[in-house]
Amino acid sequence: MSEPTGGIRRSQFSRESILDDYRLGHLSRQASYLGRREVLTGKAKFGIFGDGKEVAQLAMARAFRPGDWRSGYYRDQTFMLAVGALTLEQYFAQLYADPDPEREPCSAGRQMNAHFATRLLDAAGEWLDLTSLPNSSSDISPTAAQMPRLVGLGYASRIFRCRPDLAHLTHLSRGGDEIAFGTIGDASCAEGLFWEAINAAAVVQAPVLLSIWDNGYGISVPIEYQLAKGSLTEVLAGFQRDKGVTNGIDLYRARGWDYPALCETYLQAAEGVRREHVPAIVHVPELTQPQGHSTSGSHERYKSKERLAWEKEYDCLVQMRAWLLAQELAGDEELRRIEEEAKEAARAAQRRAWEAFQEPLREERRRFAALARDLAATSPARERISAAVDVVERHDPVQRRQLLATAAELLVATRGESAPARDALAAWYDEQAVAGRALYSTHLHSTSSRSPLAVSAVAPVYASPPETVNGYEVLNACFDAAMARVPEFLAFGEDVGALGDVNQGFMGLQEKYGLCRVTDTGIREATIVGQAIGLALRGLRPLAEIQYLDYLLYALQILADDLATLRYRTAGGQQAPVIVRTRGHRLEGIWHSGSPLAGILGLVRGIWVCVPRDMTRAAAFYNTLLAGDDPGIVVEVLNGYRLKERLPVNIGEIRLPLGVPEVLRSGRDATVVTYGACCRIALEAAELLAEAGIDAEVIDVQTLLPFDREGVIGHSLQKTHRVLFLDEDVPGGATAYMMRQVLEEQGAFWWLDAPPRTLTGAAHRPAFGSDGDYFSKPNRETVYAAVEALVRS
Ligand SMILES: Cc1ncc(C[n+]2csc(CCOP(=O)(O)OP(=O)(O)O)c2C)c(N)n1
Repeated sequence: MSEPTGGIRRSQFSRESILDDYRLGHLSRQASYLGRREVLTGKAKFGIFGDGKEVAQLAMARAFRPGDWRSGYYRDQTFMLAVGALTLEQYFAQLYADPDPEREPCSAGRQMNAHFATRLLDAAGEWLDLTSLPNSSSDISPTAAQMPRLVGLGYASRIFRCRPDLAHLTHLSRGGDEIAFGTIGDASCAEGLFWEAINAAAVVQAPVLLSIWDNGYGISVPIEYQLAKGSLTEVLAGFQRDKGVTNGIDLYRARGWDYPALCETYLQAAEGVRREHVPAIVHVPELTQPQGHSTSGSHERYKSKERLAWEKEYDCLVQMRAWLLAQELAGDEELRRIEEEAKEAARAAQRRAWEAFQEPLREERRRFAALARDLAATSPARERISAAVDVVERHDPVQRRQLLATAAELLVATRGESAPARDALAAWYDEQAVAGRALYSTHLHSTSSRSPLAVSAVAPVYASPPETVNGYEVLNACFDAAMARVPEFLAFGEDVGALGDVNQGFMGLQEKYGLCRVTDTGIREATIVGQAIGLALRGLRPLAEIQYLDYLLYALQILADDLATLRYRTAGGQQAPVIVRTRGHRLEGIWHSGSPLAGILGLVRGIWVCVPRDMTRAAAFYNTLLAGDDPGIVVEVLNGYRLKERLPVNIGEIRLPLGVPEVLRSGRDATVVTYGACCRIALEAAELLAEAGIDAEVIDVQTLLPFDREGVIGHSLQKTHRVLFLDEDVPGGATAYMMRQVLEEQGAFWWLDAPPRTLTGAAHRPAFGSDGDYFSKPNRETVYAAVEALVRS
């Protein structure tokens, strides 16, 4: 691990720029102090700040260039300010949860403070010129969860560099020269995601520069409880790259209060990362946390007196000041003036942010108060109304929820009164409820012209006679056509490269399109998805393969916390249209035949979930998702790869709309609603039922998210009046989800003549072997029995 001993050369930076750093360091520190005060005085709910990390981040910012990327966490305010990715007003606007995206561009009030992001898209969902901007992917709270996407943000530069055919995408990359800066706290390095990600970055040699802000604690827990040997330096040592011999990582170390060493380290490290496209880690020990972890506790409770005294002495700004004086770069008076100016500027920014946040709310309060007073003028409840308005008018700060709650109380108190003033207040209430939903419940999915919901069907066309092939060959043709059609499209995963995936969907495509487009990865599901998120954030179109649906669980946290929330948590400022390909349902044994869809459905709102029954439909969904700008998961049917299908001559064009079920068999007596591998079983059961004189309708929902946007199932129930929801998930799993959709959302309850039923897999995981499968999953006979009982009931 290299630790520079010399200082920055005096000629390297001008005196002015060094003093600018000092000024910004103080500005940021003051912002932390003010931020805490705002929380403690009730103007903000919670605060977490970057005090104590200023100097290291100023040094890191010196190595950052427009077009570079950040994937970090809540301590990075100084860096964000220094690279021009955030203003102080925006910083405070987020603290206040200001929902205006202009004033709070990181998340429009949706994320807690210090969860940074820059806007990558314009209001129409088009990419901004990312190469000219400081780019930050959107932070999330789970510790180390910024790491998987960091791999992809760096890896994208590698892709751009090895793909001259993408050179025309000048708004996305300058030939892969951009590097990805990561940040993480020392304690978060105990997370599995950290190790998986740095190993992946080392293996793929992603140009990533990761800083570890090491203050020796994770909240109250000291480093000895977090890491072997209590030392990051020691445990990271094995990753050290041996230049020209091994891949690995370049490791650096610079103490958090040592401004010249930090500057030199960052310049050197970033230069290497950029030039050689290798990952580097800068371990920054001896950092402090002057205000403790966050506003929810005090560090005096768990830090010793000695440690607290050391933190005062080695505060990075104190040490930088001493260095400035020792170097005679400034005198005491000049520094004092800078500190005072920074204090004033921070206070002024805070006040401006507060006023900008509150003024529209005050205006809303004036409207509410005027309407309520109008009502008081004629209502017998005038005293209660006046008292309630007085309370609202005295309340500081103004909150929408208080206005709405009070209005609701007044409408209840005046129920039965018919006065125009009451109607006006009721109308205002409705209008505000709608406005609130627009502020807080939009942007879960794309609303751009490229939303996959806007993609319409393109039917398959067959030769005459049609060519009949194995299911996997349909997919192979689809992916081949997609590679040829969409230059940004690339695919990777375990066994996807040389082998062409375990079921040959990508067979021959690495040879045809090269290593940069069809690539093997290690066994690391969370960072396979993270890699895809980073690539998609940078404008590429990744297909990330998770070998089996059962192993999606390894990636489910990143899918749920990062990918699914991305568009929502940035209020449409960022997107990552990742396609996750996986295969599941029937095969053999506990971990190769799972269908845990309810778990997935519950966690990935924000991602579309396609469950095609065959490979032609899977191909059509891949084409649909590739034409759109939202992420999606496609679950192929594991035992369908060798079933024969007709190969469409227009395989590259076929598309299936999302959320449109298909009626596979028309019937009068009962409707069986299912998907995936169960479609075949339902159809076989329908044949048996027909023998017994029961005419079953079978519907394939095709996608679970979105679900039956056209009410096809409800329409069927108007005819059959009986319904069975069928799948391989556990009881109360995805069948319960489907039942709610149909009965509650579509209001189909009213059409039923018999209680709705579900038929599912057993509550346990499916047993191995054909008999294990038979008794663990629905089969033709159990479907027959369930429908017969339904019809006879
Ligand atoms: C997965 C997860 N577990 C627990 C937490 C609660 N938590 C928030 S910050 C934190 C400590 C992180 O310490 P460190 O990584 O050293 O960063 P620091 O805050 O010291 O900069 C913990 C435990 C969380 N956010 N995510």
